[in-house]
Amino acid sequence: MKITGFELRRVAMPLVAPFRTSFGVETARDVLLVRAATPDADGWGECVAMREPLYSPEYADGAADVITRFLAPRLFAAGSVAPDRVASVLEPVRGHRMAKAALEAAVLDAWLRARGESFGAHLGAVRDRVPAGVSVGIMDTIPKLLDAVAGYLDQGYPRIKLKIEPGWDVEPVRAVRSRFGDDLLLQVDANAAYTLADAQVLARLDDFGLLLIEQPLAEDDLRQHAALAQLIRTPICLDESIESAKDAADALMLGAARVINIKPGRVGGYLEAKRIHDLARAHGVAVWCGGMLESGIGRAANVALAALPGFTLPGDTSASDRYFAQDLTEPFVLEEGHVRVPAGPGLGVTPIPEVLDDLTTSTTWLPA
Ligand code: OSB
Ligand code: MG
Repeated sequence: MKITGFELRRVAMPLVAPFRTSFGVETARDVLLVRAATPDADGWGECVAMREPLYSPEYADGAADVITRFLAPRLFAAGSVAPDRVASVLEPVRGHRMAKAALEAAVLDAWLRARGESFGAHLGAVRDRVPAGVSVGIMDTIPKLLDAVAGYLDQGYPRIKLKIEPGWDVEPVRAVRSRFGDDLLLQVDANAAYTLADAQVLARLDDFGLLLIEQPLAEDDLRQHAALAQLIRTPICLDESIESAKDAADALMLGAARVINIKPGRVGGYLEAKRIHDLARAHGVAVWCGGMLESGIGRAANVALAALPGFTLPGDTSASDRYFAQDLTEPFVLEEGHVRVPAGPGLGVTPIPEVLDDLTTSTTWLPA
């Protein structure tokens, strides 16, 4: 498929409430959007790199730079590029998976729109809606946390994930479990905030029947996760540690993870994400679709991915209004605890032009 150029858009999206994790507080999403222009259709991709390199080494300005200087020129030089060749064309550039994933998504969206096929159909979706979990940030007090969780449960979210960090772990989990009961699907996410020396604290979470504990230790330490797995009963799920299907295979072989959070941006694209799904499924390992506070563009693709058969746990694929008063696309809404998989060509959603223009802070055109 011939690409005539990429448009990079920076979009400032205020969050409905600050989102605090063990690595920082987010009050607005600084989104980098990529539009792939082709003679037949435009395609959109959302880069999930955040404003600062705190979740991972990538950050939005860096992603825009590497796309402009190194990635887009390689795709232009390759001539006509089908979506399943994007990753191999970009492979010589080390790392920068979130930047690569955004380009691949944009090219894939354009290609699918031109063919009239949906993301879900292309990836192998087997459901037309997916259960939506919600990720609840660290709060100042336990009463505020209980109010927030109660609000999400009232809306119908079937699964709650609590962000934890040293000093905000056993007590908030105990409070949520005792207030909302044993049937609540509950899990926690530490974003790499602990060390193996904290194993005794983490073992205290065993009492609360958690579905999983996500990324307790450093991203580059599969062996210590394997060691921790011998010391706690809660299943360990990896997020930051898994940047490829190879990492996923290593983690499973080592016993470092019993569950995998799949984020397409983190692993370099939707096609690598599907490979991780296929690998985990072949091993009987559960996966779920993570989130990076995406706009409707990234969310559409994530929801399509989450409709694959191996995604057996609810994902961080909440409705638009959990994040934004105004989404870039028509909003994703919660229906009986689920969000609908878009069925139209490509992502099935597009940015609403007036909203996009309102929220855009800069636009750059990269001609082929
Ligand atoms: O670790 O899963 C994470 C958001 C930003 C960066 C990392 C993470 C998260 C979330 C929110 O937990 C998931 C979402 O609802 O998009
Ligand atoms: Mg996580």
